[in-house]
Amino acid sequence: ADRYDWQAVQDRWLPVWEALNLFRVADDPAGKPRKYVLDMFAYPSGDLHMGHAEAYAIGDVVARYHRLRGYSVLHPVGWDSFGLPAENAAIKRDLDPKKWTYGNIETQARSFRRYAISFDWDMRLHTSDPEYYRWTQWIFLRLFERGLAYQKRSSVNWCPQDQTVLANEQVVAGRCERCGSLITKRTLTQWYFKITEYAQRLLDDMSALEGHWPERVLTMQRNWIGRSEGAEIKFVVDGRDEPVTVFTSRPDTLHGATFLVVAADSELAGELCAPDRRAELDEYVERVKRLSEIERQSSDREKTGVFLGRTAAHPITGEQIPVWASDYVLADYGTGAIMAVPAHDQRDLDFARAFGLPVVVVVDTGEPDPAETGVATAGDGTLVNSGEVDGLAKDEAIRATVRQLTGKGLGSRTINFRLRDWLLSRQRFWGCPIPIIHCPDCGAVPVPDDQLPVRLPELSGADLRPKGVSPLATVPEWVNVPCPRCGGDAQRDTDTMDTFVDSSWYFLRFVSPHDSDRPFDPEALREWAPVDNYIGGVEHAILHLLYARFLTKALHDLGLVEFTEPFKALMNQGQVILNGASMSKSKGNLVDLGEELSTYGVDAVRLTMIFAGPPEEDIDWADVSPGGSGKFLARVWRLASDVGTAERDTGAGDTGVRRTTAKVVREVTQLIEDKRFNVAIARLMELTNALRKAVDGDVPAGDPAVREAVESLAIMLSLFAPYCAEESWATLGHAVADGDSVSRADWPTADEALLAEDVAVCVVQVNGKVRERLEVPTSITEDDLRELALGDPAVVRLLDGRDPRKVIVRAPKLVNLVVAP
Ligand code: ANZ
Ligand code: ZN
Repeated sequence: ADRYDWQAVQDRWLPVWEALNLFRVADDPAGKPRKYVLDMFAYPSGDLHMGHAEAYAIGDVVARYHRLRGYSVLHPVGWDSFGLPAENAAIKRDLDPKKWTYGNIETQARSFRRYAISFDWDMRLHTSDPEYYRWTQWIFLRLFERGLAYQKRSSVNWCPQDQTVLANEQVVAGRCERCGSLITKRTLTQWYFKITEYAQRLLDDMSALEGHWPERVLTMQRNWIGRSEGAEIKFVVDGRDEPVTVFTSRPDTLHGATFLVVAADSELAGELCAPDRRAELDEYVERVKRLSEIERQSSDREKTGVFLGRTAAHPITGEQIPVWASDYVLADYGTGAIMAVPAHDQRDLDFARAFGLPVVVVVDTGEPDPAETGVATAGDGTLVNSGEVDGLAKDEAIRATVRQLTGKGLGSRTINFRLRDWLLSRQRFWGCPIPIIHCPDCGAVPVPDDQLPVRLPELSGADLRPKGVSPLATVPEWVNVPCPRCGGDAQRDTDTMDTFVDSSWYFLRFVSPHDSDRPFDPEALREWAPVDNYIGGVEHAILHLLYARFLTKALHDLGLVEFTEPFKALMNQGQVILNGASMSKSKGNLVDLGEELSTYGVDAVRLTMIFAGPPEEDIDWADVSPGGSGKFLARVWRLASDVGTAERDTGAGDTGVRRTTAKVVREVTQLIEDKRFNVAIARLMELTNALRKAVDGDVPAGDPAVREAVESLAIMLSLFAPYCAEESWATLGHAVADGDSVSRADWPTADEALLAEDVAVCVVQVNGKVRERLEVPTSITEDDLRELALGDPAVVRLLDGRDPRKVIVRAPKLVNLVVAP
């Protein structure tokens, strides 16, 4: 054929690859070095989309490259197949969530195969399989035994649309991460993982990730953990044994504290409230509860609050200051109470001005009086109006104040974290059941290990519509069981786990996904883990990545995992957008992956994804040209068929072609190592053009150097366009069906001897005396060489500011400077 028929090429190789099972790690010889390359696994919400196409194309470049470099590469495939979207879609279409989910998985699996991602299909898993979630439950129970999984009654985020609670991490700007509804609060007893116990270690261990994870992800994690140094200070309240303890990051400003504020919706507010203020507080709290989190947290909202009818003693001056309740103080941060320093904290100043409370400046920052301007002065300065600490700077004042307070037993240094424990109960059906049985006599009793998994009941035709309690609660024969401890009547926990629990350990399961005796084989884990390259979206910067890091540490402490960080290196891909906007069905600007694949072919789409720019940048599909990619692939194929059909020349081969190829191989290798995949593709295009020119000129297509070059080209191209690469490889005479696939070739090596000739040593003389030797390209121009020599540090030093009288340049070997003595 003289036209490149990508459809025929796809149809030819896909079944051959499937038959060869090319990427099965089990077939690799034992001694090979190993790499674990992992793409964040897919959520089966429909067929694959453009975002998947980009992310998996990137991961596949990394996986294929390392395989060609001689590594045994674990590149497994799986599905994060529990979760709300499946359940919501199932409700909408009146389907069984299981059928819906597994149907989508099969669709995606077919698309992955067609898309030629080099997965080891033997290492496949689905988190909604009982074989998988049995071990999710097992891990839950190990954490429970350690006190790392516990129940607590507290005010939680509630999504009124999905009728379920959400973790803090799933509330984005006051809205449900999934459906966008405004979040409200509910007080419920729920299960939590004690991630807060790991806050400091989660921070400390980030130093090992520095340089290997995107800096912005590390920053987001640091901010989310939110370590804050400060002090707890006690204010004694008249007629109450317990003092009110506040958390402050600015103990130096203690003398400026003119009132206290406790969170209106905290128990403390109720306890402190004087009887004659009770009605007003109750009414205020009712009003606050109706507000969404978004409204509560907005900083420009007018400050509201209630005086609680009490005063507290200032710990240093003994002065009585009023105690207020307000919604701008959060019940679940710090101690849920603050000392208000209106002069130096804007929120406090707004409150003070709203209620006519005193403003006392205690830090002289040189700025105008906040009481008059309404602008708090938060900067550094010298302490004033502060007794013993007058005249001190901030840090000294903090130390002195804490010392004073410690002496009186009224304060101490503390570290506070913004991170909250991970709330994992969900009132939904399609998730991993919590393996706990509630007994009226024995309390929360773990389901014995030999009774795992606690399977989801078959609920065909049941009403899964959200009602605020888990649908599991409506299945009495599932709920009512004997207590494993006393045998009495007891009930299963009817909530399911947050799906982020499933995905926080799947990378461990992937090393031995079919092990039926344990969650993972420790021997296999030692061989493969931790993950060498993890590829996925930045939207997981805090949720999934923080949870996975936490769980790895917890399992490490349980003696189950040797390492403490799960992902050595992380790569975030950008988004695929259209005309500057993110794609969405509702906006009507969705590009359908299936259609693109049918129009341009798999290789052209994959190549376009990678060629569009650096992996971390967004791709605007309106600006790229899959048609152009297709033309390039056709050129490669034509070159391969010209060479493949030409009579083989037995000569030594063309040196120019060899040198060009060696140069490209060296560059492309480095570019792949540096993850500059788009530039690597540009080099392959240049190589293709150079070879075409040579063959159309005076180098015969049968020249051995040309054949080597096209073989190298096919191998390098196989990272991006595996079908075209395989077809070209076969055209060059390789018996793919017998196992000689391009994806099992050896990565080409650059012939250094050829490249060495490209550099010359240039001698730099000053007044005839050799002063410096420079390595320069043989092709350097006289002008460039002159500039290089004059800018050389040794030469600059010798010239010492003098202008040379004469500069003689003989590229590439000599520069002679004549300087007045
Ligand atoms: C007095 C003070 C003076 C404060 C000043 C700040 C500036 P970070 O750094 O985020 O930890 N705060 C403490 N608990 C709070 C709560 N539950 N809800 C709302 N605000 C709370 O912030 C610590 C500061 O936030 C604390 O230090 C406290 O105000 C406030 F010039 O205390 B500060
Ligand atoms: Zn019992």
